[in-house]
Amino acid sequence: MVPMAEQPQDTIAAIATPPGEGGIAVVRVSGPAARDLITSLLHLDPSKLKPRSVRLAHVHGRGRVLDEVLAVWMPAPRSYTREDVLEFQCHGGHAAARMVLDATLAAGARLAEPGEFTLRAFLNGRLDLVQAEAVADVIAARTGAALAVHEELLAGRLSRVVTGWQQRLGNTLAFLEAHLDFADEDDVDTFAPAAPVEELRALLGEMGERLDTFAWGRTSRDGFRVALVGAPNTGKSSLLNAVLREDRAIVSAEPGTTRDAIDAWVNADGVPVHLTDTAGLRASGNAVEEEGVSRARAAAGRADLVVFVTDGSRPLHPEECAEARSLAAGGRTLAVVNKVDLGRVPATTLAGLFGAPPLEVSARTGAGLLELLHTWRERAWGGGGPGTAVPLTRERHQQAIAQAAGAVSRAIGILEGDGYLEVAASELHAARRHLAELLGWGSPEDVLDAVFGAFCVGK
Ligand SMILES: Nc1nc2c(ncn2[C@@H]2O[C@H](COP(=O)(O)OP(=O)(O)OP(=O)(O)O)[C@@H](O)[C@H]2O)c(=O)[nH]1
Ligand SMILES: [Mg+2]
Repeated sequence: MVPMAEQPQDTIAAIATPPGEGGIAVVRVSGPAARDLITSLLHLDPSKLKPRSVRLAHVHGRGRVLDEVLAVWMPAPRSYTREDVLEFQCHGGHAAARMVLDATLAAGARLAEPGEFTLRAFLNGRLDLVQAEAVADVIAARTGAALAVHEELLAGRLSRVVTGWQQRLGNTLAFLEAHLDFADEDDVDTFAPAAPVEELRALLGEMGERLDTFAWGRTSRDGFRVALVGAPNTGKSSLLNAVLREDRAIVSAEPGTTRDAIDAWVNADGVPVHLTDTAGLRASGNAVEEEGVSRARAAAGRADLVVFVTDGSRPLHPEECAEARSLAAGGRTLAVVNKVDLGRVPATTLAGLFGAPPLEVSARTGAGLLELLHTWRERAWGGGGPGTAVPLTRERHQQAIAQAAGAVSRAIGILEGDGYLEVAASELHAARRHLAELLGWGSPEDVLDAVFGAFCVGK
């Protein structure tokens, strides 16, 4: 990837839209040679092209017109990368954008690496690392609510919180260090640690609250994992199809229909839910089905929420009671009684085990399904969601703030325990460093590679 030390000076180009047939495709060029392309490819005078306006133009190459395009000229620094940027809105499909891209490459640009436009925006100070990550997450968002969360991060709401912490840590450090200077002149008695300790406690409290948001914030990216498990024939696959409103999994009256785990994404009141339908739990003696059951157990192990599905038209089997008992003991299980359209036998055992009556649904009539989705939302996001405190969405954020909080907490311990001020100060320096790395300032190259390497080409 591009070295951190010097600013990139070459010009990069890529198709920024996904492959396939579509109305338009966008070719994006960034770097010092972008201006020359206005002359060489569009046969226009750059000085006559109004910045950041759309201009109908023809891309020339191979002695002919390659495509009719809308060109947008965005001279530095008012562009995505803060470099000179030229974008072509070409015709979509398999050939037009490729021809235009090839023309830019022939004119001296090179193919961009994944995430390289955003990397340049970062290196040129337009975005910090949290915002750059948010660009990838905005693109990958699966629901409007998840999108709203990532847009807030992109707008810098989390970055501002972190910068505020850094400033306050800096003020406390200045206070301590001024006192250290005093101490050299053996005036040690004047030190009153109450004020900095109070401030550090306040900071620690805020960091702790923000760390709590990771529990729901991470699901805005990775999804909230829900596994449908239960005895054969209880209607797990029917439920998957019903909430998807799509005939996705095979449904049959024959027990043991589902073997492989089937994954799908569902929008549960804004929460992106990664739903897994699994093989019915039973000892069948059939090798393929047994493998399915062990996959079902693995999916249940990974899930944030296990939905234990039963058939409400018949009493529970003894094995189902045993299963329910062990799931109830493990927590993170929701009991759901399906087929309530067929009448129901009282679910007293389930109610007793889970401490609340199970949710009653019918995959056939759709009864109770909205409530089911709503329950998933509550379990995933509770009081969180867009518009509340902007959450931590990535492990990287969580790690950095946890380390900063650890250092602040140690500094408090030292100040309260009459320890060395120098040691407390060095802990606060460490805390500031962790926060700086969160924003990407001074981040090692492998961190940047991991973040930007996960982008698609053209972003
Ligand atoms: N009346 C009624 N029948 C249902 C309902 N849900 C599922 N069924 C029927 O129950 C049978 C089993 O449904 P599936 O969805 O295949 O059950 P499953 O739990 O996935 O079964 P396995 O894959 O074998 O574990 C099918 O005949 C469905 O049509 C429901 O809500 N009401
Ligand atoms: Mg099934």
